[in-house]
Amino acid sequence: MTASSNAASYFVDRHRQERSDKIAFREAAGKRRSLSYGQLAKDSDLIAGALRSAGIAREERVAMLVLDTIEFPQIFWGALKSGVVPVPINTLLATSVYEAILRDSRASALFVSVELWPVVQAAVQIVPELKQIVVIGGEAPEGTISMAEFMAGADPLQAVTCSADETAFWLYSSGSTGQPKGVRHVHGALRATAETYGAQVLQIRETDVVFSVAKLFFAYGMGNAMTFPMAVGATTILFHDRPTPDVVLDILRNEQPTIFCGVPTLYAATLAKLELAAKPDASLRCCISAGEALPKDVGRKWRDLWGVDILDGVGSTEMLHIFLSNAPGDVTYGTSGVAVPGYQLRLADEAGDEVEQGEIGELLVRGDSAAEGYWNQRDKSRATFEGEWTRTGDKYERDPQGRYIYCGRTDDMFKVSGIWLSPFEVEQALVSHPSVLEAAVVAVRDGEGLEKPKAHIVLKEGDASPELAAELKAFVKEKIGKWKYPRWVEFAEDLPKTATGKIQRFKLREKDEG
Ligand code: 3SK
Repeated sequence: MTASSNAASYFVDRHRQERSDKIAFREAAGKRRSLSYGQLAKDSDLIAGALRSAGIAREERVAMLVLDTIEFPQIFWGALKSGVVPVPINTLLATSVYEAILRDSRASALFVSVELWPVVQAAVQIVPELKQIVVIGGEAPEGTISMAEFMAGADPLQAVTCSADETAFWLYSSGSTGQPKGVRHVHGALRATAETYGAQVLQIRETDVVFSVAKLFFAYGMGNAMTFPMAVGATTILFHDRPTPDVVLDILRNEQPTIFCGVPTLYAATLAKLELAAKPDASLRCCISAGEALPKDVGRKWRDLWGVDILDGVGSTEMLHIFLSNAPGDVTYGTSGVAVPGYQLRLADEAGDEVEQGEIGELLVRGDSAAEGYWNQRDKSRATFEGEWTRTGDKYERDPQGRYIYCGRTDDMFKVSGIWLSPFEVEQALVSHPSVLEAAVVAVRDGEGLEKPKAHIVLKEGDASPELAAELKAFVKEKIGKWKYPRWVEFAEDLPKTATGKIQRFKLREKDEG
């Protein structure tokens, strides 16, 4: 057992001498502060010491409801140094979900950005385990202490010695079904994702400047904007608020990131914006996408406009980051690419047997970043983690070149007239219509009780009229086959999504079932 198996030794302390003055994090809004690698090493030592002085012991959890500001890496790495387990939480949830997560995790302390205090305030009052609430930025409300009070008099603490297999942090995954599960990750998993996807697909280097629209509390954002840049001493641009197409364009113009990490909805919305606004001069060398499959047309339009491909990939909170991806110089839009070096993939039928090329199967993945399991959910852990293999719940097929083509979630597929239909295929056809920004397709029963596709559509342009609905039905028939067209079309302002932009079809199904 060596000190270096503590992930904080690798990601933070390794840069202490060599890159002391190099900027690790730069805020693009708000107080616009910067944090150097040297300062982060010192601050995280102090936070580790402050946690120890506050009586928070190794293996206890601390919840982090923290916006993307420099305090996020300070607290996260400080906790890892002291052996305490940080639990970053989605900053967009409701009070009742915070209560459920705080109870489930039995966190002893909560770090909360002052802006988020009003939504978590009612929840903390009824959670017995919370010993301490530390409020970041602004005045500390009654019953809480400020970050300065928490740090006062703390002695620096060196990263504790631990094995790579020791639990490092948890992430709560709401998944596409809405039930939050605490996903437990070990120290070694952070390095595993940085050495596979980060080094070999993103090919991140010290001179890169990264901007990720996915926030740090989310596995996709944590890799993109914290561990991958920190593995090589690069710089991250932090933005604490909601990323809109205007924000993306401003950041590309003013901060000149070289790597942009987006999600399909925002790529599509930014392209729509650029039909009216001027394209800024940018320094992009690599763009990536995850969260849901990237529509072909969005990838092609983006590449034609910026001269940079979008590498579409697939990851999960359980695998910590992307394990299936297109690669630089080898992009086929409409596919998710191939296994990331370091990961193995299988497509299995319902009996668990490998399917043939061209047949649809469930995707399973094996790799060193897999989670230890879910917290206190034995049945769900057993159903997802099968020995070395992790079930993804995604259906895929392989094309003749061995590239993986997404077919939908295992629980979203349904049969129409006895033939399997992938709602994703219908959605892809719909978003290739010039008026459609986003589409979600679910099964709805017709008058005879038989399942048929229904489309929920967000428009880019045009009026939500019966004529447009009829045009869209005809368009799908023509494009992918007569029986696949949506029998009903409903126009909406937006679609329900998870924090990464995965469409929550279960919410649409619930709504449609009334
Ligand atoms: O949704 C994804 O594709 C993803 C990618 C990286 C990390 C986590 C997730 C859920």
